[in-house]
Formats: sequence, structure tokens, C-alpha cells
Amino acid sequence: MHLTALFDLSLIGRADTTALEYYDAGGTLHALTFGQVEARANQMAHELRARGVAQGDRLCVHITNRIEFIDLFLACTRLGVIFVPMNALYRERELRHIIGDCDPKAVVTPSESDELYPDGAVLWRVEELAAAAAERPATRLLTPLDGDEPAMIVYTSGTTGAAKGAVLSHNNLAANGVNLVSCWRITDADRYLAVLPLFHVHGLGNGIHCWLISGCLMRLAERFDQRTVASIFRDFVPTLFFGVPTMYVRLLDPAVISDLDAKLIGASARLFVSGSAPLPAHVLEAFDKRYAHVILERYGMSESLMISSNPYEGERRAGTVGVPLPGVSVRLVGSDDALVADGEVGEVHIRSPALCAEYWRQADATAAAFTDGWFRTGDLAVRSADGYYALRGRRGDMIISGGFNIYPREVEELLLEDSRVSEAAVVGVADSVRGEIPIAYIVAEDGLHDSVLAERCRAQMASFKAPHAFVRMKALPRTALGKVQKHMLPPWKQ
Ligand code: MLC
Repeated sequence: MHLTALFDLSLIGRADTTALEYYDAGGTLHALTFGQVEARANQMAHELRARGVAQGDRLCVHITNRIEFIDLFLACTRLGVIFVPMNALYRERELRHIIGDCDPKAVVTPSESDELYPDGAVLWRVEELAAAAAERPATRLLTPLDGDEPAMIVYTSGTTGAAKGAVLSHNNLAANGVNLVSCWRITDADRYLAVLPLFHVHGLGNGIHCWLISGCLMRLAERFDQRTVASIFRDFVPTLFFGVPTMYVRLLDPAVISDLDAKLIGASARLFVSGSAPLPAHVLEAFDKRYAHVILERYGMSESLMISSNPYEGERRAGTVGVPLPGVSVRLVGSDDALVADGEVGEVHIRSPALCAEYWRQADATAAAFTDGWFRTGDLAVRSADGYYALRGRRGDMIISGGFNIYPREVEELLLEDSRVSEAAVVGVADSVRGEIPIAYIVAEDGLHDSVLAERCRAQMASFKAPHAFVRMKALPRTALGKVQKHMLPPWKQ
């Protein structure tokens, strides 16, 4: 199915209804009807076509949450252009990798500096692009396509090596959006507060798709900012909120949300959903006490969008990610690829209509990720006798911090580029707010100060990947074959 046909339920079907509230660069709030969202998308589609962007081309978008992100996503969808969102926090190393891998027609950038982008990349400033689009006709441009055509490439650090591009089709995104709107009872009466970054599938694959399929009212914030989140909740009075556990931890903090505000927010809200990282049972319990809402935890990943969810009606079981969504098949297998019994830990394998068919131009990685039609998630889980799944860590050593994925090898390689560092191992340690934080164990010359390494990490990579501490070692524990034994590293003392 063409995603635009699904979005037309609102863009056409509710053209005169208020669709979206968003802040401009100066912080002023604006509102648009679905018809106005549709018109902006058409103007942007005309502008992209005038710039030679055609079906199958990739367009990289490296901006934070703003109205132009939606214009560009909708314009690409209707032209059959492959939308490639890039984490706004990514720095030169990550951007060079993604742009080199997907070979885009152009990169849409904020009006900041160029040096972040590799030589030869065609850069379009988002302000200039938006101004040009505003001069274009608002008549519909639509490229007919089959639903299995790619709509998006989402780069994910996954469990092995550098980030790979999960290719999500129109059908993948449609199946996921329709599932969530029906299973979570989202309707046009909802008021969805969008604070998640749109450059990840949680904010884009779930948030934007649920908004357009249901026709609810969405308020788009640039990000979840603990200093302003109370005023936005008070002003917008959302019924629906998608967040990562770190956001829920922040919402428990009386310095962020007062007791009175918490009561009011809880009284007007219908549903709080959590995902992208495990939600600690104590956070779910504390949130219920404070907001009188049991957070609905679900499980997904960039490659497959949503896999399982706690029920909307029925027990939302703390510490679990519920049961498979409609159409999704899950099995748990042991290291010998044999099915494990209920109560035993196994690797999560899935089949799903929302599952990507491949990693972009990575035939080997794609083949390695699938086994007789099942996708190997790299996540470990256990299934209860009544069918609830609980996650039990990951096969790889990926770290999830504040809902952002960090692949330790990427950070270790950066640290080892400094000749004064001879060994490096990065691990995730528990953190009450972010779930996990990266800590680096290094063998390095005494003269090399930690701050030099920290600064280098933040200059070259997204800030959330920078190790929060460096532990100096004489040598790293290794097996006889020389592989670092991360589980033998001494525990980090804050
Ligand atoms: C945080 N920062 C952002 C940002 N979020 N910058 C731009 N856009 C955003 N969305 C920056 C801040 O400026 C700051 O930068 C640093 O991150 C830490 O910010 P903070 O104020 O300390 O925020 P904090 O309270 O720690 O909360 C961080 C957070 C953020 C929860 C707001 O981690 C976040 O938005 N996480 C969501 C990640 C996400 O969407 N994951 C979904 C992946 S898809 P500096 O430079 O000062 O450090 C997936 C599949 C699935 O996993 O199943 O969903």
C-alpha cells in the first residue's frame, strides 16, 4: 500500500480539522489543519522534483524536530523518494558513514557549519529549501508505487559493526501504524504530545504514523526538555504520550513536574507508552502511584518496528514487553537454534509484516541476520506460560542510554586512534536515569588526561556516546585467544 493512501484518511478526510501545533525557531506556537499539512507536503514535493530528486533516490535529513521534517517526510513518501533520517546529535564520523553508505541525492542540513559533512556531499539548507518550497504549487504530486517499495532507510548500530541501513517499505510502516492505532485505541479524539526525536522509528514510525492514521491532534516539541516539559503538558493537556524510560524517570522528579501538575496530567491522560529501552518495574510502579496510570510497555527495534506490546485492556505486567502484536510471530531459540521451553532464556527471532527485508547494500549482513525467514534480533528474552515476554539483555554488547543505541566497538575504535591509548573496552553500567551509561576501561599513557579523550569523543560522535568515566587499567582481561573479557572488568565505582 502507498503510505500516502493511508495518510489521506486525515490529510484529505479531515482537511479542515486542526492537525498539528508546532513551535517556530523563535518559540512561537503555530497551528495547521490537515489540509494545510497536505498543501505544505505538495509544495515540498514540487521543490524536490524541481531539484531533480526522483523515485528511488535517497534524501538524508539531518535536522531536529521541526515542521520541515514533516514536510520532507511526506514529500518523499509521495514521490517514492527514500527518506533517510539522521540523528541530529550525530557528528562527522557517523554522518560520513551514513552518507557514504546510502549515497544520497542531497543532505538537508540545519543552517550550521558544513565541516560535519564529507566532501562532495550536496548540502541543502533547510531554511532555504522551505522558503523555495513555499513558492511552489500546492497541487498533489504522487508517484504510483507498490507497497513493497522502500520508504525509509533507518541506520541502526544493531549488534555488530558499524551502523547498517534497515530498509523499511511502505507496507512495513503501514502494517506497524495500523497495528498500533487499533491495539492502543488511538482515535481522532486524542491529543498526542510528540517529544521523541523524529529521526528514530519511535518518534517517526510510531508517533507520526499514529498521528496521520488516526487523525488526532499532535503537538510537536523540539525535544523532551526537563526544564520546559511541565509547561507544555499544562498548556497542551495531552491524552497520549510516547516516551523512553528516561523521560518517565524525569516525570517522577518533583523538580520537573509538581505533585499538582502530576495529578492534573494523570487525570486528563488516556495512555502512556514506553519503549526503546527496558522500563524498570520500580519506575512503572512509582509512575502509577504518582499519575494513576500503568505505563504500557512495548518492544520494538528499527529493523522491525513494533514486535510486542502489553495489552491496552488486560494486565500490563511490570518488567515485561507483553505479547506479540497482530501478525507478528515470535520464537525463542537457544545457541543451538533449537526452540527453548517457556521459562528458559533464548534469542528472540521474529517474522512480521513490519520487518525490513534487508540492510541497504549489505547482502552478507542481511543473510546473517535471517535464518529460514526468521529475523535474529540479538535480544534475549523469556516467555511465561501465559505468553508474556520479558527481555533478558542482548547477545551483543550494545548499550542503550536514554533510549539511544551505542555500539561499544565504535567508541573503542575512536579511543584507540590516539596513539597514547593501547587498549580500550567500553561497557554499559546501570544508571538510574538513562538505564545504562557508557564507561571506558583503558590502558593509556599517564600524560593523557581523561578530559582530552572525553572532548575528542564529543567532538567526533553524538554526545550520548561519550564515556561518562575512564577507568585506567594496567592491562585488560583477555582470553587465551586475546579476546577482551568484559565481564571480568572491575566494577565501576561512581
Ligand atoms: C537529548 N538531546 C537532544 C535530544 N535529546 N538533542 C536534540 N534532540 C533530541 N531529541 C541532547 C541534549 O541537548 C543534551 O546534549 C543531551 O542530549 C542530554 O540531554 P538531557 O537534557 O540531559 O536529556 P535527558 O534528560 O538525559 O534525556 C535525554 C532524552 C534523550 C531522554 C531526552 O535521550 C532522548 O530524547 N531519547 C530518546 C531516544 C529515542 O528516541 N530512541 C528511540 C530509538 S528507536 P548535550 O550535548 O548537552 O549532552 C528504537 C526502536 C523502538 O529504539 O523500539 O523504539
